[in-house]
Amino acid sequence: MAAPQYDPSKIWSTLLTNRGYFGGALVLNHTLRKTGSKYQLKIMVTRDVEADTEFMEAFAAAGIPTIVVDKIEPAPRDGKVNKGTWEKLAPWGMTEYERIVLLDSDQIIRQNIDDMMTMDLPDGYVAASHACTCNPKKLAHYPKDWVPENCAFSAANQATGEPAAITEDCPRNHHLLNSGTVILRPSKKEYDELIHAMNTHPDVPNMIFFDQDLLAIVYRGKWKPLPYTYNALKPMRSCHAGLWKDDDVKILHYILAKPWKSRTYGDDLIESTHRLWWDEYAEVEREWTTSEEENKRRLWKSVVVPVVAQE
Ligand SMILES: [Mn+2]
Repeated sequence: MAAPQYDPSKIWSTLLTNRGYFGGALVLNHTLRKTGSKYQLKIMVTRDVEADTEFMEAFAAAGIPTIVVDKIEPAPRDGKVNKGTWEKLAPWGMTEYERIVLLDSDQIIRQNIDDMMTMDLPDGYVAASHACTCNPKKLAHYPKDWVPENCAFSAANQATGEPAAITEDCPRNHHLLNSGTVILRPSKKEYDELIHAMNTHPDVPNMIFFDQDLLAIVYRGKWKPLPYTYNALKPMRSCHAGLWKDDDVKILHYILAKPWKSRTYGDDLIESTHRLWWDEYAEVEREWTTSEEENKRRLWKSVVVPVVAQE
């Protein structure tokens, strides 16, 4: 079979820093292919991953190209470094691409999303969905003003799913985005701005969502809100039940508990979404475990099975 022809100027990309999310990345790639995307997923990997020969063989067996990214982390403040997913900023520097859509490997694609590659984006802007700031689990480390009244999705058009416009007098939370899905145009200037802000902005030592918090600051007033359907956070199926429509969801995002951590899950509105992930996983599993290539069957056992719950 001939390799599919992809538009090389635009890519999907996700970051992997260790083997733990590899099952997620395989399922993400599978759902992109299944929904007929004409763009390729390339996985950003850290130097640690690059040094893991067997892991790199697994990417090759999956037919997923990798992009090795150097460590990105803020300059120490008072001798301390706020460690986190800062490598998610790397795509801004990849100016060989016209457009990159950042995805998370704990997402699955439910409908073709190729429109994200051609969607209008003003110069100097990124696009993303709002952060959901309801904090339904009442996690203590989340900011105090993360309550449903201030959540941008409470202000979205509940019938059409149109996101709330970001206005001058909107609650502070409406300026926050979720970086699970980000449309960006690589730019040396914007990359330098991001890195500069990471190294100097006074809020960086206290950021708990790293790249996501930094993007909200650097692109404040310069990001386009996407409907929730492009980054449907699983808890929203409950805390925004009036907005959420299963048939409209394009990208389902498994924030918090990951589906691959357990084959059993609750039957409530939120955890029952894990079934969709396991259905997709079953297809990937069948493909690898029945492959003609002995190497692929071996890599499934040594790289995938250990990081995906077996019961
Ligand atoms: Mn995620």
